[in-house]
Amino acid sequence: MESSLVNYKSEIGKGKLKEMLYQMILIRRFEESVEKLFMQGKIHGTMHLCIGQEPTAVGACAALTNEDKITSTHRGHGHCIAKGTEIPGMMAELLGKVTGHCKGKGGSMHIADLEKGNLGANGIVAGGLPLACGAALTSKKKESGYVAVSFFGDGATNEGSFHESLNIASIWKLPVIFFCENNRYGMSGDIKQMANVENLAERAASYGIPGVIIDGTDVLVVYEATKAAVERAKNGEGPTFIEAQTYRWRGHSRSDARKYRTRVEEQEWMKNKDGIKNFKDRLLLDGVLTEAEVKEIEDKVKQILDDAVEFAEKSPEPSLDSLEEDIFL
Ligand SMILES: Cc1ncc(C[n+]2csc(CCOP(=O)(O)OP(=O)(O)O)c2C)c(N)n1
Ligand SMILES: [Mg+2]
Repeated sequence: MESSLVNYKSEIGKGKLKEMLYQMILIRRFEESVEKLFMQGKIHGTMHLCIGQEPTAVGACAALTNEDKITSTHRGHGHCIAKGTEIPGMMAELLGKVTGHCKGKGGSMHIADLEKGNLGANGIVAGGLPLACGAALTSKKKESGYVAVSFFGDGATNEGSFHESLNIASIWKLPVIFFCENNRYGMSGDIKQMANVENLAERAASYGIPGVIIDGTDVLVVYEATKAAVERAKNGEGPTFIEAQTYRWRGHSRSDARKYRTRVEEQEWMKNKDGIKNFKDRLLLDGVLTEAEVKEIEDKVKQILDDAVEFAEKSPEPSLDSLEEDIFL
């Protein structure tokens, strides 16, 4: 689906378009770096990569202000970066170092950045939706004027808290956006085996919430849909459900042999629906950016990541006597 933003150059402006491409490339290269560090045994636990899904995070967050809130998921690196979290602190957090965003004790699935309006990644599937409703209720009661966007996956739409959140957000007309990154699979289950509706957005109708289905690999389409939902929420018209159709290129987590889908299917998505390549080609074709400017972006991203890895590797681990600090006992 081509973006309906025909005059996107003048409507969005070169600076913001360049920033969108920069952020998507930063997310992909960040994840390639952490994947490598994981394979080298420098990152412990597991990790969920969002490579292939960069346009949802970037397009949605481009429609938000710093004051607007997001809640994220177990696959949250892209959301963090798109909402403005600094890379060195993220890298250090993944390596379990004291200079990390959660002092090295949270890791990939617990990064939060309240100054940037990121209320946190979440290891509990659908755990972010009630939090976003809470933030939206606060905004409404205090007349703060911000919206809350909850990112979640297709699998999360089968959780009770998803349904409870949509219901309460609808009856209270909360300024919240339910942003479903439908990448077609849960951990290993095909969505077709898990939900008996053609499109997940249909579920919103039963709560009186408008549902829109979009191409989640086109950053401009994502931006446009989120912007419309933000306007609706800020005008007091209540929540919107966005189903962004996308694909995770990697397995669910590091230990996934991907037996539930074919390599042919993966190749097709990677070849035809690479949101970064397609956006870059479009910007070049339409004369928004030059090849030299794209190279500048790639070079800048490389430098940021090289510096971040060095910073994280040189940082100390949390000391043993801080073991019981900053945690619930
Ligand atoms: C409440 C809960 N149930 C189960 C899990 C285990 N789990 C982690 S991720 C995941 C799949 C989630 O799928 P989806 O919501 O589509 O997100 P995706 O991984 O595709 O981004 C499951 C079942 C969990 N973390 N929390
Ligand atoms: Mg999924």
